[in-house]
Amino acid sequence: MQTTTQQTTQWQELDLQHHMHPFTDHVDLYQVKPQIMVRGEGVYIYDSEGQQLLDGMAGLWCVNVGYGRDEIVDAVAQQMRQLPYYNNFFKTSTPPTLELAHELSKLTPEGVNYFFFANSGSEANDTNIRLVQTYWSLLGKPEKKVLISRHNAYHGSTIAGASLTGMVAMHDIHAVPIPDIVHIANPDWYASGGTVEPQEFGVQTALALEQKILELGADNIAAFFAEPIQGAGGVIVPPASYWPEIQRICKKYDVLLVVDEVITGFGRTGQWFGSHTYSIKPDLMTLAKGLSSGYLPIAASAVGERMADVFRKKEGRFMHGYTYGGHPAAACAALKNIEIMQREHLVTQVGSDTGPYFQQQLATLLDHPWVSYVRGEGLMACVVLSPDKARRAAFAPLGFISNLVRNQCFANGLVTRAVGDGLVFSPPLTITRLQIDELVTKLRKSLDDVYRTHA
Ligand code: PXG
Repeated sequence: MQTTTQQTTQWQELDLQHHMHPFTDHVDLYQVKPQIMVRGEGVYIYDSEGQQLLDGMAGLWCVNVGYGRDEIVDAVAQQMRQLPYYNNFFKTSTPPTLELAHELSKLTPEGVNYFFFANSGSEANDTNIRLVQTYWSLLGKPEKKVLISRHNAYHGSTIAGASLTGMVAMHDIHAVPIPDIVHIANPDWYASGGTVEPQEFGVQTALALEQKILELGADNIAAFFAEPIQGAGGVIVPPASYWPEIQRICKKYDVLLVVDEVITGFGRTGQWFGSHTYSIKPDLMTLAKGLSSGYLPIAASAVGERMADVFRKKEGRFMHGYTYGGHPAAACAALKNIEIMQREHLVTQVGSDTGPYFQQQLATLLDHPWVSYVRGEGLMACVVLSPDKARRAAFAPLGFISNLVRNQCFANGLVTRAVGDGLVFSPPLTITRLQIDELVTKLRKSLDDVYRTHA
């Protein structure tokens, strides 16, 4: 696609006049001007000025099979010619939706075989709240309604999703958080100061769940919502001791475990799901992003047997649904996406080769005076910066330097995202060792560029 600087200026003008952006300070945006992305191929995207950028974020943690997959486009086009839309509301279904549910049942952890479709992770989490509360009502325990989530969790941006989300900046309006949602500590060992050994810290943090359950009464607690690894919160990798303890607690107090796999799903951690990585047995899972690699919007609530049994056997209509839930064209995109991941053995590649290599190469940055900590799993990672590594001090204001480095990365042809004092990465699963080297080289150069002017 040939574009000109004149076109870029026109698009930026249209943006200013007509387009409101998510999670954006618009005053700031129009000082720097939006960058207009026009094309993607493999792990690279191209802007309207012809700049090539290595997409270290796979869009927004989602383009797992990379850009430019014509076979997904063809599968979608074929379905759209045959039947562009039909719904699943009133005793109808479409073949792609059913085939997708079947394929997913083969990939999700044992006992998770029943799927309710939505169009985004936020919607799927709204659905999950309804599924959880309906489940307890059907069992005659409607008082089990409190949902426990964690600080810095991200579960979406709808009113309910933002309420589950543990980022206080998103609880800025009266409607959020909705009632009966509480937040507990997360297993961020680095932020805790690191005074306690990681495995002990993992157990201690998990016990915050037990304390909250005891405080509010197990009879009132419906579910615990958590990402296997917190993504948007800064790729918070839990110590190995954390998830076994969480599962013990959920079991003991009969609290449903909802595992939000929107980022960790579909190979990101080097296994199909984060639940496999941490041996989690979910009652319910949230799937989105990598489900279709972002080619079309689709999401799902993956329902475990325990809950599915109740919904299958108890009479009563499930009063919930989205016009486009299980959209046949989006289901085709997801099916083709999964087929590609399987054919190219992408999950194994991430688990045994590129994932460990990525973590290893990022860790070489620890010799940089600002790089204080590198954490991650598979192809998701966070590089944490500090002006005083021994004290793990934060920059003032928080995120000031990481945002400059982020901007410098873009200038040097690398997409990343600043989270607090960290830079997060989640490249397409197709990234090669050579492209990982390119990513790390560009990151080091960007760190050096900013260090020279701001140290
Ligand atoms: N759960 C998790 C774990 C997520 O990461 C959602 C739910 C919501 O999905 P939708 O499709 O409604 O956006 C997400 C989304 C970021 C960023 O800046 C992360 C997400 C979305 C937008 C930005 O890291 N994650």
